[in-house]
Amino acid sequence: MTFTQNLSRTYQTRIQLSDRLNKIKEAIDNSNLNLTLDRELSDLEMASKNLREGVFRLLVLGDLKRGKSTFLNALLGERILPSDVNPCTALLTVLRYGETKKAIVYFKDDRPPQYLELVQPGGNNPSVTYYL
Ligand SMILES: Nc1nc2c(ncn2[C@@H]2O[C@H](COP(=O)(O)OP(=O)(O)O)[C@@H](O)[C@H]2O)c(=O)[nH]1
Ligand SMILES: [Mg+2]
Repeated sequence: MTFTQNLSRTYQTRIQLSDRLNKIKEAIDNSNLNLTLDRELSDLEMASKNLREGVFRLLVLGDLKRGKSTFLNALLGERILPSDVNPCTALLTVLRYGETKKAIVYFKDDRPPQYLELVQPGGNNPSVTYYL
């Protein structure tokens, strides 16, 4: 089986599982048994939605200069994050797929989010390095 066929099968299985979780939730919802399972019901809903959308989170954390950025760049197959012998990334950074390549900086204060273009290949985008 090819890699793409595997992906397609995984996708179909995820959708089936998501449908089944929805059915379980509906069955409990419609039972009128007053089971006080609100928390479990919302967990079921969330799990079903995440399975349908293919959402999963991979958390990478560690001390400075342990190779986190290098590891993530290798995983992505592209030098998106700056990496250096000196500490250069020290903020919580979320990487996710997007139609166009960009970086969004969110501030703690009332300033609106700032959009940065990722123009230079090689992970050396000065504006991104400045913020990270
Ligand atoms: N020898 C070696 N150096 C690495 C490895 N991974 C990262 N580095 C180097 O360690 C330094 C810090 O890496 P970086 O990814 O910026 O670390 P971060 O602070 O955890 O994000 C850089 O100079 C990298 O080139 C590795 O597997 N082996
Ligand atoms: Mg880093």
